[in-house]
Amino acid sequence: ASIDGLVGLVAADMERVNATILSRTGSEVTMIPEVANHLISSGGKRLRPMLTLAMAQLADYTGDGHIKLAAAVEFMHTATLLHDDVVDESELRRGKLSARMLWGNEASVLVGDFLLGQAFRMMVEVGSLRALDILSAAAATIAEGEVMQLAAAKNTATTEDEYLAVIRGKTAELFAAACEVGPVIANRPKAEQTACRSVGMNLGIAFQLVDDVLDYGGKSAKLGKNVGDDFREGKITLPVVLAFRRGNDTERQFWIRALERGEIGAADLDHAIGLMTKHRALEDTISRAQHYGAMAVDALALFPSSPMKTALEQVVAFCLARSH
Ligand code: 2DE
Ligand code: MG
Ligand code: MG
Ligand code: MG
Repeated sequence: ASIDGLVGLVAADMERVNATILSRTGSEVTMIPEVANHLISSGGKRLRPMLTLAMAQLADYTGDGHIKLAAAVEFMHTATLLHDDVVDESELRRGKLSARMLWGNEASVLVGDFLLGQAFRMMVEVGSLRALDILSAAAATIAEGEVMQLAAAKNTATTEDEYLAVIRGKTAELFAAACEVGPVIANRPKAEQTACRSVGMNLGIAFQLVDDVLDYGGKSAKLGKNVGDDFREGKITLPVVLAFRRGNDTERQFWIRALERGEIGAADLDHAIGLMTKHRALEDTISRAQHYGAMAVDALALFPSSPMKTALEQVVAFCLARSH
């Protein structure tokens, strides 16, 4: 499975999106393009803006609005990453030192704010109030998800449902919005808008479930971020929820010491991974991800067969295959 099919189908549009991104990161305040381009040109997959372009194509959209909306989606995503690495105190992003390690937390937050502002200007230029509503609601929902996560942090009593609410907000909502605006600007029937939103929402949930597996089961070199960040921060992700629920008293005491009290020794990450293996917590998280991936594919069923539909199905498979 790969994203190559999608990359090929949106290549011409994506060139225009990249040119837009480059011009809209410009500022006379030189630190802004420096910080923004450090992240934007660091080899991200551009998955979210590609989804906007893909859904616009699937909806037979003939205008220009999808280019600025795709650029706006990538700016929103970049803003969330700049802020996320501050909130998570992460040192690595896409295999490089994070912006906060190079320019500091203040610059990271503020350049994120600049990009968010630029994103909204582009949405206004497109002139679809409905698209503006969808993407601005997504910005608020993403922040809500992060605040929910903050409230659940270090709490080993967090349930699977609470965890799902967090990842719907912090990750899946942007995927959903990125997909929904395509048929919206093409004035397609509501059923198609809902279907595209559902593709994005379910793919986004699957994507974050896989991300949370990789934080324990991945390799730093391949991930471009440090394995074990979530554990060290006391973040309660689904692999933890499952291992905790399935654990005995001694094991639960271990999770409480490490995640709630933050008392983490050198061997503890390996011990945590051992407990997850014992209780099949990573496998079962991947099973959940596959379920959401299947729902994303099902939501595509509304559309007739096309190269784009096939390419999107491959994107779902690609996101799931990242986990092993
Ligand atoms: C990824 O989670 C979630 C990212 C959302 C971050 C949003 C913030 C609010 P992860 P990784 C901080 C800012 C909102 C805006 C600008 C609208 O697991 O593993 O931490 O890649 O991601 O660090
Ligand atoms: Mg993070
Ligand atoms: Mg985070
Ligand atoms: Mg993560």
